Amino acid sequence: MTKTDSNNTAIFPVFKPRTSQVPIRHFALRPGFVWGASTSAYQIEGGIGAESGRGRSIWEDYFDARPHLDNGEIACDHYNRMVEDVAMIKKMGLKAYRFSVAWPRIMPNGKGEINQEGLEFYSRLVDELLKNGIEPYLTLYHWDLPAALEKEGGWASRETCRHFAEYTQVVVNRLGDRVKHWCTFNEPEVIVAGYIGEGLAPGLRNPSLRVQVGHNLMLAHGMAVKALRSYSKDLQVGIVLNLVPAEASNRSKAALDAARRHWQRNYAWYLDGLFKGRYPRVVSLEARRHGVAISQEDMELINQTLDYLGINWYLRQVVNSRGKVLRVPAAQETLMGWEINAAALTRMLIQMKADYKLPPIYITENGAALKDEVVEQGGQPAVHDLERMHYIYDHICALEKASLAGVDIRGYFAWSLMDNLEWSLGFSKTFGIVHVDRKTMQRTVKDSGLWYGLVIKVNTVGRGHG
Ligand code: IFM
Repeated sequence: MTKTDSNNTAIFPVFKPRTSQVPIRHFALRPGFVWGASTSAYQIEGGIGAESGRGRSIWEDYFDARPHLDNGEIACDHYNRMVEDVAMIKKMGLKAYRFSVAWPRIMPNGKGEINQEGLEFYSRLVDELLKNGIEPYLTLYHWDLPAALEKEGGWASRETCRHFAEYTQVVVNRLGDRVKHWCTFNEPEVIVAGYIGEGLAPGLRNPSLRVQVGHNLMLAHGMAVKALRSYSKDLQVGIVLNLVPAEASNRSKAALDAARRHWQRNYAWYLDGLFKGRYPRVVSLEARRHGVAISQEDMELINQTLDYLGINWYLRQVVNSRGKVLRVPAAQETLMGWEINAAALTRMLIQMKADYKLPPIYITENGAALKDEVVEQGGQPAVHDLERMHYIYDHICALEKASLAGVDIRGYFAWSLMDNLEWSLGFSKTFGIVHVDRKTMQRTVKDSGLWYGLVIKVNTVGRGHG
């Protein structure tokens, strides 16, 4: 099944903003600040059947082995509803849309043969966005490795880096005339997690692969940056990291050291490689222990100039003196069990400004999985997700504070445009600012989406109230 029957037009319930609850105001952010929302291919597209010409990804293998889980066969049926979805994005008032290209849709085997229908799909998406005045932000890899390449070693093999560079070349040759903003990888740390623990494709559990896989991702990033630059020097090229700062549970030296080690091992790893051209000692030692060869040329490839850094922000972690991640008592949490703490975002950004010479920053994902209730309003569905509105508002305030402290932040993308497949956790973890009815695929813009549209309006005309 590739298409469900329903009215494809999104529902925009009547929304009466109560600014006493969540303000709609002008934020002191940079002129030209970009306001958008994000998605990723496997989480929304569907259209994975043979008729689309798309090859298998590691996620089909992952879900075939776990038939009790939700999977991406239909997802949000975006593959068949792309035009209506873009019309919805436009009507919501978003100015930018971040999406990913599915590598197996472009190259079914990950290399060689090209599926023109796949390229056409993204070309039409880009045209549709531009026609509607929405800036495309394209991610080349959001976790859907072609299954054929996993059989040859996946990200544990350097060969995959070369194939990724070829794939990048194919995509940029087709879309580089219209897409300005390019991102190589979404969240390398999470891609690595798929090789060392359960919960993500390819579903390996081999901790000794940790540094090899992460290093290969960095190399593939470097090769892709070269491919993009060789197409045009005018493209804006970056990478997206998920960053989870580790804060010490107390001010003791042991706790502070443990928190620093946790951050270096998991996150500063990528930041140091990209922006300092070396890995933290804790990572270099791990590489040596597992016989991972890292040359000076590798580090030069990784340490190329970037036009921006994308940061996906969801949570911080609190670490005790033994390096154990603690649950914060009485903390407000999302359905993911992630602590809600916008102030920690401001702290992290200010600290990063002190630690690195960074390019401009975009918050490329931020949002909350919360329990939504669909109610009837005037004969139509509506979702009054006040808590999500608060969440987004608080995080934009956190960015405003960091921006006023001198951090160069250029944009904010809500995660996610619409409720979608939260990977192995299925469809129950709803992050969207648009609700998707799982039976009919009907889209209904939640109050948070309607509110966000008003915030964008106020901030793009430059006059505020609230
Ligand atoms: O859904 C994911 C997305 O694919 C990557 N960033 C985090 C989101 C929420 O878990």
